[in-house]
Amino acid sequence: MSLTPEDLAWFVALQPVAKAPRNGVSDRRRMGSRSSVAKPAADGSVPRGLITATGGERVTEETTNETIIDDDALAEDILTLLARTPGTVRVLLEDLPPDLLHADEGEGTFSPFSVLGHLIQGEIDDWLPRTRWILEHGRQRPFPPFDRFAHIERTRNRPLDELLTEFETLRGTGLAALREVIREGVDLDAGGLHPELGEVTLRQLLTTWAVHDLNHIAQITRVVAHQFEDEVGPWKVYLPILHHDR
Ligand code: NI
Repeated sequence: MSLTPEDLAWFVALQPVAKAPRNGVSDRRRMGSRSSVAKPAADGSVPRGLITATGGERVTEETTNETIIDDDALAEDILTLLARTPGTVRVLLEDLPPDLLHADEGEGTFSPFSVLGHLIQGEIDDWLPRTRWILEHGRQRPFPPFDRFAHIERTRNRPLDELLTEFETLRGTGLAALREVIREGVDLDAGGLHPELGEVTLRQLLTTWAVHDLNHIAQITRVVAHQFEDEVGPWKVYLPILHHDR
């Protein structure tokens, strides 16, 4: 039996992630091309910034005021976060009444339905293509621009379940490809050129991919919450989700 992209998504989602105990909630990790440390291979030959998928053991280095995450652990964190997003989005959107599914925060803002379309478009045009672009062109050529509204035509009149499945499939395939790139060994400090932001690194791109997911998951919950803004009465003061400046 051959593996379908959905199988791959599950496979990726089920990969064990070794976690070292964190030293407390205030022990936030900070990453950056200058501060990250690569875990050396057995012979100590792996250069700084080169990661492989053989790791997963969390190796951190204490400095005066921050804990630094090593590249293998960062890659595992990113893969873990990216793998769970399609399931999270499915739970949040499936069976949502249409008025909530298509509610937005005003002209030009995303509804939960458009967030899903935007995430799909990102899989097609943004994250993995830009990863490959960095590996192929470095900073020689800027990324092709990403159209933040290309999903509108793509998703028009399409059923929610079909789009949820499409996102799962694309993410599963994309993650399998990303895992392969990582397995072959990749320099997270490899540079790319963003058409608006200028110089970026692969580390920043991949981390942004994961945080972008979280950003839009938060957006889905915020848009839904806002539909009830007038119903909560005085409790609004206790609900920061309703105070977002949009
Ligand atoms: Ni976005």
